[in-house]
Amino acid sequence: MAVIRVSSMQWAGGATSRSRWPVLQGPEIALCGRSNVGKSTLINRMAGQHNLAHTSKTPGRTQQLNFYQCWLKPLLESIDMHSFATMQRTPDSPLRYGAVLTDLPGYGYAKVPEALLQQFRQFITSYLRGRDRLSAALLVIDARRITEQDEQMAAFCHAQNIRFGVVLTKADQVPRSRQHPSLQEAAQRLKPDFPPVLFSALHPTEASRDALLDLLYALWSGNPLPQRTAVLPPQEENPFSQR
Ligand SMILES: Nc1nc2c(ncn2[C@@H]2O[C@H](COP(=O)(O)OP(=O)(O)OP(=O)(O)O)[C@@H](O)[C@H]2O)c(=O)[nH]1
Ligand SMILES: [Mg+2]
Repeated sequence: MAVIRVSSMQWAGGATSRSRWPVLQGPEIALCGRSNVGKSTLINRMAGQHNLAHTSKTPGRTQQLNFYQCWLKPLLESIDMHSFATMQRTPDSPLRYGAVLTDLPGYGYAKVPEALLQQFRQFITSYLRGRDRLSAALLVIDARRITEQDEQMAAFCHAQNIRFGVVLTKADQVPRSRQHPSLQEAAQRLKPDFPPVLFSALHPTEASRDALLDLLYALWSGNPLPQRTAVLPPQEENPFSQR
């Protein structure tokens, strides 16, 4: 079981310039990655909705910063939710904790025009440098290939003192024998603050979903990763929809 679950998620605005960044509840995680790695699909999977974020086979689909207000429910009484903003829904219902995910445009892809990429990189770096509620970044990387651009993004986070985690997506495209080596390679090349997590948004397993939620909790809260034995479980039917 993960330490939190996302009880609801809403789109809370899109922006290309700083003046339009919304004021939201709770600490923020920026989803950074090359185009087409599955950032927007990951958002939809977390939300349990198909079309909350726009996804596409065509790289360069997300062209602005998209902010998502999440409301979290702690699943363990012992975990520290101190860093999260709280809101009481009704006198009878439990407290929900606010947190934000920001879906960024992709920072690289061969088929996206260079001028557009330059513009995206400018949005991304000014946001990462200037957003005061930013708690951490989540680097979203295609599990089949870690690129030089991913290393540059990791180096940028290290240089700016931005804590970050790594999720390797499209796990369904990676043979089982390559899964552990991919995780090791990501840890060695990118040196994230927490061990990388392998995830498939198309066929998420219960354990990979829990590992991702625990990583998000650690990135949002600034607390250590909850204790868990790392396993690569067999694939199951959509565990997100079971809750
Ligand atoms: N096989 C597989 N395909 C995936 C997975 N996640 C996303 N995709 C596919 O990858 C493509 C790109 O997904 P998006 O979520 O739009 O990618 P993005 O990173 O948001 O891309 P940009 O908005 O262009 O930066 C879509 O065709 C998705 O269906 C996954 O876990 N496995
Ligand atoms: Mg996208």
